Amino acid sequence: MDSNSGPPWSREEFEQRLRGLGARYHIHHPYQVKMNAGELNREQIQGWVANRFYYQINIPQKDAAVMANCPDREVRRHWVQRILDHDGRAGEDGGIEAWIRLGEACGLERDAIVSLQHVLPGVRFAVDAYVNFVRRASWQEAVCSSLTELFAPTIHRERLAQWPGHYPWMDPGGLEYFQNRLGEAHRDVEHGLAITLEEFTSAEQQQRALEILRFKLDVLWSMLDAMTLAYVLDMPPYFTVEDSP
Ligand code: AHQ
Repeated sequence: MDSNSGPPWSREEFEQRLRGLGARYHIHHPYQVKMNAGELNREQIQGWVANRFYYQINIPQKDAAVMANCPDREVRRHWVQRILDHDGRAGEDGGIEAWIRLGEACGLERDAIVSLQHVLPGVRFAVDAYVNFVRRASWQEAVCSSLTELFAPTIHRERLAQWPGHYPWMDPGGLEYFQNRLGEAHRDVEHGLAITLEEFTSAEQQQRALEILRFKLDVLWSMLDAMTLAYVLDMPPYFTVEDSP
């Protein structure tokens, strides 16, 4: 546990402590490790895409909640780009549409994705916990919670590099989302990290920032836990009870 009861860390030390939490990033979750090793089957990939869709469609509302709590125009005019990246600018489909195309590239019907029929309770609870945290948090704490994307470029690069070879049945056009995200995540993290280093200055605030990032890492990890139960261990919700009405 990072203890910091003394004077605040320097910006450099604070950034290193934040980056040190990357050891907990969901790239290390067995589900993600199997995925990038080519060890998941079509249904397990489809389950992941259909469940992560719930996370993706909540990101713009999460980012709108950050902005709703933020009085700083300069921060908002940058932050708004995140909403447009996902919802799409005029004449562009945007990330949510690209995610649906990822699902179709994996053999899912559009309606099976957008209906949210496959979203597991555990995934829904984790995503809702993230959005509700952001709605109630200060805009600074909400910004800090987005910093799991410090670790995201690697996971996107791995998918782009590994999936075509591991999953030849997948239409490679579906990977467009990850290609777009590489540049977007880099820009977003630069902005989010600068704000966090600037706003969390006391030892207590720096401790709080690490706690917030651990919470968000838990959100991502828990989503994959729910998917592991359902799609790897074949223990979906209520698998032990008769189909209740
Ligand atoms: O596609 C992802 C995305 O748009 C975002 C927004 C950001 C946030 O504001 O919390 N986090 C995030 C992430 C995306 N993709 C995840 C993945 O593994 O594909 C990683 C996730 C993140 O690292 O928080």
